[in-house]
Amino acid sequence: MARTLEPLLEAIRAARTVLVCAHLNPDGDAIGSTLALCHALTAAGKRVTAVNRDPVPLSLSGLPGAEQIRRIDSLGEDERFDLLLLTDVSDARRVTGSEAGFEALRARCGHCAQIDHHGTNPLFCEVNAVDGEAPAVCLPVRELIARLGVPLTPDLAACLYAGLSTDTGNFAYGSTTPEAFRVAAELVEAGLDLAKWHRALFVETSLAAVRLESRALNSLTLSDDGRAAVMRLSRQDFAETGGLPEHCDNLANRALAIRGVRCAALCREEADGSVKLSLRALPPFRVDAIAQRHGGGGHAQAAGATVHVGLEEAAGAVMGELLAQCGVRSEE
Ligand SMILES: [Mn+2]
Repeated sequence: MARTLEPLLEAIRAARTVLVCAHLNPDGDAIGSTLALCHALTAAGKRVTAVNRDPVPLSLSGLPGAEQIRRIDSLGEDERFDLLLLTDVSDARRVTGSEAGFEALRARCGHCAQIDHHGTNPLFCEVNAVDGEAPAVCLPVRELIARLGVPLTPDLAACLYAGLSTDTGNFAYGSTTPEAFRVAAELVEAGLDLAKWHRALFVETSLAAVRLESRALNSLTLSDDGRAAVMRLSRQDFAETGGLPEHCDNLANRALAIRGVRCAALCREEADGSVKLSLRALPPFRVDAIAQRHGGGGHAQAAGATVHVGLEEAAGAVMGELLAQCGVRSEE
């Protein structure tokens, strides 16, 4: 999908007021691109309002302008805009969780445009600037800003860096393009405070999250052949540390980081006593079939499911399933 920005530039030039919105449960690329568009469109003389269904995550709340992003449900009944500009929204349901939520937002606006980087985007707006090859929407957004004639500032650089760095796994995923590095260089030239934003986005965490992680690491068991690893978190672990399910996003990867480990699982007890399995594998090993067997799903190397047995039973069973996928015996 080639990047065509001219129709979007025309839509922006024709608008006086713009409503910018990214996807629900916003991530670094959603918030970073929203704020970069706000700064740039304001510099280009537009009146800009930014909304999201959900609040800005704590790790992104220090980005310049983040406090100005409103909740969608705070919009007054008679607030109207010339242009709805969606960013990083892969399909219409990702705006509020329903097609109707998107239609309600669209009904407030004279025209509807989007800028996105999901190859599966069904091009659901009047104007669709979708580049399925870009590893972060902040890359086409950076080009749009250049074509608007708005110079980069340290604030703009911070917002673009937030999207670019998080969607590329801090420039580590295979999808990271030469353009990603070229734009990163431009951001540094523009005065980006790299150490500050790197810490905010990738390092800083809460005491509760660290305490919960230590419980997970303490619970780690390795198979005899060292190829499979399982960690367990009980309801008690959450209660005693103050940790939250959202603190568990990366924990299974901690087990997968151990040399020799090919498959890993985090088994975490939920409030209702069921057990959520987070499964990870290194290619060519896969965990999607295990998740599917338990009514879950996901990708080949990252999948999940919920099982309705006790925590210890779930951990024992998943160890057996991981070994069947990647253990010494699976090769006999
Ligand atoms: Mn994105």
